[in-house]
Amino acid sequence: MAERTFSIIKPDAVGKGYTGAILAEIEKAGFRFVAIKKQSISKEQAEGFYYVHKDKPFFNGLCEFMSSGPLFLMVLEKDNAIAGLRKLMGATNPANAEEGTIRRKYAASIQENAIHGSDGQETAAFEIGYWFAGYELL
Ligand code: 3AN
Repeated sequence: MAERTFSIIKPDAVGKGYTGAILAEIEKAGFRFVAIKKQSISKEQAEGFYYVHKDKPFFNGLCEFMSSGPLFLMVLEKDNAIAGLRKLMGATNPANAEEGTIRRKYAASIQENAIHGSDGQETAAFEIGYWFAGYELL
């Protein structure tokens, strides 16, 4: 059944000029772009988005990084989109990411790891609602 997931092309990948290549990989993998927008986010917005990680040692650095430059926010759709995007992304740490994955190809480190993808249905619903209004989802 068609499922929606939320994704971000992170500031490191946007800054290095990898946006087009990453979008092409996503489209080639069969995802439909339900919504996409380029935006610079504030540190406070990043903190709200990553609130589940608020007690982690990397929280502050992560929120500073995510607000350091423009990024692309996206809603993607296909059958099993959540698991499918996670597989396409590869492991959080690009050093452990499988050959051919987006993080293996485009990520520099565990923090600056090029792309975000929701890790479950509840998370996807929260994340889509955090960044997009219903009328933006087409
Ligand atoms: P994923 O993005 O693979 O779901 P999470 O949800 O564990 O990974 O972490 C969210 C984000 O926090 C990651 N994408 C990464 O940017 C950052 N992060 C996770 N673990 C670390 C770490 N040990 N050091 C620095 N940043 C981290």
